[in-house]
Amino acid sequence: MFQKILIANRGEIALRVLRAAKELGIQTVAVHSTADAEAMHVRLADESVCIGPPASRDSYLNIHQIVAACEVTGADAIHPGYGFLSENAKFAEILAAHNITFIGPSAEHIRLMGDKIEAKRTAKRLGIPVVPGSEGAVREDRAAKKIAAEIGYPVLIKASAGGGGRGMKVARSEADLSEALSTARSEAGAAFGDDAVYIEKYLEKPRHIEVQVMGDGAGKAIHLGERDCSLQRRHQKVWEEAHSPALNAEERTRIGSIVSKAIADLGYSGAGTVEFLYENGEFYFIEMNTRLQVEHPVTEAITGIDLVHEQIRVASGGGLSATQDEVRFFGHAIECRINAEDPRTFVPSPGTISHFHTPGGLGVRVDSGVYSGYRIPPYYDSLIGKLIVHGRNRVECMMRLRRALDEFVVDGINSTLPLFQELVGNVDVANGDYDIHWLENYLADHAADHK
Ligand code: MV4
Repeated sequence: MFQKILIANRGEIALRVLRAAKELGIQTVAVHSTADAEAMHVRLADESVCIGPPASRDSYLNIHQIVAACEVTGADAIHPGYGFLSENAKFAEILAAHNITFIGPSAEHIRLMGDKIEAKRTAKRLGIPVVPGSEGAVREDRAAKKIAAEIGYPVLIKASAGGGGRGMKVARSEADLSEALSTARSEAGAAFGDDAVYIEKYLEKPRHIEVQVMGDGAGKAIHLGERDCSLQRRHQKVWEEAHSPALNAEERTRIGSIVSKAIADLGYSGAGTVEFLYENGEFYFIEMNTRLQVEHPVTEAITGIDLVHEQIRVASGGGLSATQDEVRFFGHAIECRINAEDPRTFVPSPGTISHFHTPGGLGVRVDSGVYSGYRIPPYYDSLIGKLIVHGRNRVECMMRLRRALDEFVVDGINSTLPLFQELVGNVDVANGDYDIHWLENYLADHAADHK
């Protein structure tokens, strides 16, 4: 097992990783920018190193500073959290060259899944159902028209280097196709330095359902069920739940088995998330994320498995702590992302939190690095905390969520708490009856109520 882990992240996820390391008896090193000297995880870490000025590129993305902090403190492993360097294959390679363990998958698997065309090709080869579309990159208009005619309109042009919704263009008919293709290609080239694009059937009203997996890097893998992340705005998830209200046990077992077998065959190591669109009872692979995700606590709530413990165990060569048969699902969990933003316009609201009071009680978890008197710096994402609620079933979970939201106090800044007060009382949300467009439609329809 590791003696000392350096946490190459900030905010609630840095604290989350710190807690797991402490529980395993591992020493912790926090690295932070000058803007984060007062952060909770910096105070709680055994050691801390300031790695640069506020801008992420000069601090949390500064590989040389982070490696230097690791060498100075003698840490033997780095946990990257999510975002920042968590899916940077080059970073994983540099750490390997310095004999520092990257707590995550191999550089090769990170790179493979970062290329969306290669990821999809690999998924298909491993028996995962994919969205109908081109086999690989599409270059010529003529080839694009042929594929689109085969799969039928509307189609979606995606950038191979994209992901997370960046660089997509819909073509509703052949008349739109040529322009969609050239726009997508030039935008991808400008944004990512890679203009490869591919074509898929455009699914009009899917849900976003993702499967959590853990591999041991030696041919064993388990799945930990799915999360439904359909409630999102501009590709930012707002509310996530496990299980998906749309799936039955048979569908869950079927997709989970397919995915865990594929991940085992790949020899994948560590935590991963396989993302699907789900429509009319069918799953369609879109991407794989090779990191721990923001919404991992809902999976922890329904399985009782600490995913960060598991990541650390696997990275240190200790293998998985559970077999698939030992994974048991219990109840239902919902996560609300509390952002320092206007609950209607989502305009960021940095500043000092005058009062922060978190709910508690049975089935309530709050992951947050903020406290009363904490000043939210303006340089980073606006997530200030996550409220995760668990119940024996979805109805109990929703009742508990309503109660927990009532107890939650965030004063001095705007937060998205009022949006969740609305959502928990909404009939479609109560029925689990939503797709990936539901929240944006809801916000558009209710904009006038808040003028
Ligand atoms: C799609 C799609 C419809 N059809 N692919 C957006 C993020 C990226 N991960 C994939 N995305 C989509 N791919 C096909 N063939 C619709 C989306 C999409 C979306 C997906 C998941 C969650 C929210 C979304 C919001 C808009 C579009």
